[in-house]
Amino acid sequence: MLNIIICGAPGSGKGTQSALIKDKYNLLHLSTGDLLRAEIAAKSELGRIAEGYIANGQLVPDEMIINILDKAIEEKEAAAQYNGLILDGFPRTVAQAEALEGLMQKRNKDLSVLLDLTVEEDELIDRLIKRGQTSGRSDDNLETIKKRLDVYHEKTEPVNDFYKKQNKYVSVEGTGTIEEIFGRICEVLNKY
Ligand code: B4P
Repeated sequence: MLNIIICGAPGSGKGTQSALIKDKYNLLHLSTGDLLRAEIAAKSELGRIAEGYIANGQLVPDEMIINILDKAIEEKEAAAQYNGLILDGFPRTVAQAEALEGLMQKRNKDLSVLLDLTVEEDELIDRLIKRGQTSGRSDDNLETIKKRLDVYHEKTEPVNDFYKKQNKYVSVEGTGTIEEIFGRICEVLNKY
């Protein structure tokens, strides 16, 4: 089984690369951002709560996102056969990383590797502003993007140290064409 985490700053291309990885390696792709946006679109109670955090550039509370992910793994794994999991945008805090250990253990799964897409801050801002012109996302505007980057440095970067200690951290240069970056990722994943 290949169970991977793809992480990086907002706009680093997690969603873009996950779409390619899941097809090539037949992985169940779970993006916590997509799961939250689906709750918002469905106008559920969870979605109503998440909407305020997202529009403000903040992370939704750990307990809420852990429950959403646990439920999604349960439902989607039962629906088809996969060679593993790709977690896109989760864990975003050390508390989420700790909770993930429990979620994996109860399913007898092991994490293979965390891929960290690294991109310069100016390029991240350019990409997200550009996406904002068509995405309609409440968080793709300059003010919110800056808050998201601050939250990333404060709360998400420490997650990298958590996996470095387990020798499961690999950084991947996230600039260049989408195909070039995908090639770098495959070079890493083909070793697992
Ligand atoms: P996410 O949906 O995870 O969004 P993201 O970080 O903005 O995007 P990503 O890195 O996937 O970028 P993409 O491929 O789209 O999170 C949104 C919000 O949800 C968070 O801020 C938070 O509030 C909440 N949330 C999610 N998970 C959570 C968690 N675990 N805990 C708490 N809260 C959580 O790429 C961006 C743009 O760049 C696209 O337009 C793409 O086309 C472009 N691009 C991609 N690769 C490129 C390349 N190589 N060159 C040029 N452009 C490129």
